[in-house]
Amino acid sequence: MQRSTLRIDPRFRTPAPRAFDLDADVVDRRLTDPAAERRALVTGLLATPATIAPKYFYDAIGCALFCKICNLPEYYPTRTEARIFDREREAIVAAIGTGKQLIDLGAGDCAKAAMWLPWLQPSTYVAVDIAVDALEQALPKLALAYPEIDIRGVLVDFTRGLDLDLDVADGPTTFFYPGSSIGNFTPADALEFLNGITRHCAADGGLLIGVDTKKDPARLRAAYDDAAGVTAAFNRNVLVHVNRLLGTRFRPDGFKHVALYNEALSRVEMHLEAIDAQTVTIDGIGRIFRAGERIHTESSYKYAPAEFVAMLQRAGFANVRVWQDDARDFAVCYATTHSAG
Ligand code: AVI
Repeated sequence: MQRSTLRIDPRFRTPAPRAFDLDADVVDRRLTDPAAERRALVTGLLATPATIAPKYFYDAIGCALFCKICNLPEYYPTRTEARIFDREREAIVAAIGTGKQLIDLGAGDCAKAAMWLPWLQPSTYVAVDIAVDALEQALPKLALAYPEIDIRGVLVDFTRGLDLDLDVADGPTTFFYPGSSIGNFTPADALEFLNGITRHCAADGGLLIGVDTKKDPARLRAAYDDAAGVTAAFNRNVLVHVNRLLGTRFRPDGFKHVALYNEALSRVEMHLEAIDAQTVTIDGIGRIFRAGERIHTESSYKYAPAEFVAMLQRAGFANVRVWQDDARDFAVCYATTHSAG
């Protein structure tokens, strides 16, 4: 078996090259400026209200907890999207066409895209993610199963901007962004991100994207505050991760998981609320978290399908098709940059 190595984009300062036991190429384009990352994290924690960017959820334990969340009875998005994909598979394939390159944004373990490979028969499959571990596991298996597809991985923090100039070849391209991850951007950032995708879409390309819809606030709250406490553990784990990164001594069990639906902003918010006062030394500064004070850890925006279609159009997509489940809990859109659809 051929062994490939991590290729480093020379434009960026990156960690030392690391060998991968892969049959697929992985290139590291993470803009690693640890000092700037640290500063941003510290600034968020010292601000009032304090914030932690949701990307810090996803250390190894956070990724495992997120997989559990996706299978919880209360967390409907993952299975509802999967049902729409199953039910509408042929119509979606007919809309997209076959033989294009497929760019999987936030690929993780590549499981969602793997379902599409036999149908879309892409010439190239590019799995894009910030985390190396899941790609490292998934890509060799895919490369074995689909030797006819050129399979590659790109490590990039695309929440900072979508620059895939070196990874997207000329020619028809399908972007795949499932799971309503678009909801974790503010609407303004989501628009900019979608704009970035249209810039990469050549003629005859498009975006297949899943988005969670507005619904009964009680159901939304339950989806982010499950009875088994998995989402609470996921939320608190961010403090364990921060402790590791900054050398802080947050006591995660001194914080309560709070999930609420902010109707005015159409978003579920997750917070960590200090149960008792807790002083944490952050970068030499003693930050007091008063009892009841919250750290905002995530927003998950919900869209009416028509609102989301309008956003896709503002981003430069001309033709949008929408598929939903019977209860209209979730929407899958395929948007193209050309009007013929
Ligand atoms: C990754 N993202 C789409 C999830 C969401 O629903 O916003 C993250 C999540 N947070 C709590 N549960 C799931």
